Amino acid sequence: MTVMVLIGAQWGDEGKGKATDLYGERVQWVVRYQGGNNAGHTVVLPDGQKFAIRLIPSGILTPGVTNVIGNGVVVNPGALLDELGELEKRDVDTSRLVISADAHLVMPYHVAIDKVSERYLGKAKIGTTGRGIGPAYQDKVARIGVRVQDLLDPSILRQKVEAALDLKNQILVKIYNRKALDPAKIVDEVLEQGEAFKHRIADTRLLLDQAISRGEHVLMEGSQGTLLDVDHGTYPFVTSSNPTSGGAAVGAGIGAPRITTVMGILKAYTTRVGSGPFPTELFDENGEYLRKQGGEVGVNTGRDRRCGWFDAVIGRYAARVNGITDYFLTKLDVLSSLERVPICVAYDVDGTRVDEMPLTQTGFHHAKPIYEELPGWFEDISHCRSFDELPANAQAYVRRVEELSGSRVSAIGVGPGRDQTIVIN
Ligand code: 2SA
Ligand code: GDP
Ligand code: MG
Repeated sequence: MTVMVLIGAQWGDEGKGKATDLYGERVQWVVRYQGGNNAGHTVVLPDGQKFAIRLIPSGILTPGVTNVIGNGVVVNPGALLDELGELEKRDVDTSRLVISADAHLVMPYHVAIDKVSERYLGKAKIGTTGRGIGPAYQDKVARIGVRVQDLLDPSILRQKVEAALDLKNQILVKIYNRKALDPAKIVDEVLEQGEAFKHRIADTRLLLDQAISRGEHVLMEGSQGTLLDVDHGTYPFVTSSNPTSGGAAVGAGIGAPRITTVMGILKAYTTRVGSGPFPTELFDENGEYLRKQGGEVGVNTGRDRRCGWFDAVIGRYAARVNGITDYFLTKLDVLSSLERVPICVAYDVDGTRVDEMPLTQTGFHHAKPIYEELPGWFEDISHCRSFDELPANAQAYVRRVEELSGSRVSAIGVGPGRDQTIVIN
């Protein structure tokens, strides 16, 4: 039995979809434990078909896997049906998807408030995906959220939506100068959507407990990344959930000691989408090179991703807060044809060398990267399938990343395809 948590070690988009697809071949269960349809996970199947998965676990593309949307996820019912429809149109079997009765729903007012509050924040905006994720989690914590199970009890659903909108309509009208939303209309719409998926609602904690007890293999698929975690990330420029490995136990309802492996997905350089500090960000032709070579565009919103060199301070931090047992170093191929490849080993914060994440938000904003430069390589490595086939300079780069980032690299991505992977035993 293995329970692997797969997490993003940086600011998301490290290649978690590809990794889930790869490891998904060895498991019976794939679980999403946080986030919602703000995620965008790309999977390229061996026949070349490309999928952009948002809310549904990436394991849906692996025949025989049961996919779980856990209690820690926020579910937009319309987005769920759209995604199921898109998959079914492409002949993907969606019958093996179950949804926790305790997951919260993203309601139309969450989406409205997310968009309007970002506009209101102006320059101070978070750069959210506008999918209503933050407002849905706010309601969860404020204990005025609506849960998936409420779809099975229309009178409770009605009461909850009316209570929530009592306050929210005042905010929308008086503060944001928007139209009030009609609770009855929202309830009817959500109930109709719920009809299409209520057969999937289940006690997913129990299902997972039974599966683990039978010795089955489970993969927990994190979304976003460590530095977008509401507790461990670059607050306030974070998402509103816990992508880190601890969030997997809470967001799926399994005991933390049952987790056997924490696989950190680490991109060979760094990207970020949305606002917030990013010490190694590049504003020159190197940043443009990484964006172009890496195809760094938001899967969900189409926004250009900000790009920068690899940051080992972040790697070490991710190893610590997640308990990473192995790293999957992705997109090494993107670095081919650079004369020299810098790695950030520490920061200069207002004249002082800092080797670990600065204590304060201001410290991180002031952090200037201290680089070590490694010689690059010019060979196309996308066909390499063993570590020995990599050019010596690429091998040295991987070994240095490993030394500086606090955990072993057990897989390397050399292209978007499932087979474009080097496994190191
Ligand atoms: P939100 O919408 O409340 O979660 O936004 C808060 C911050 O979290 C960031 N965030 C992401 N960062 C990287 N990738 C994400 N998924 C999509 C992708 C993003 C896209 O795979 O490309 O399409 O733009 C994701 N989801 C949330 C977000 O940018 C904010 O900084
Ligand atoms: P996720 O959110 O972590 O699942 O990552 P995204 O799908 O948002 O972004 C990762 C992008 O990199 C996708 O376009 C993947 O197809 C692609 N990708 C993943 N691994 C590799 C790799 O090793 N090399 C290259 N060139 N592309 C990769
Ligand atoms: Mg993504």
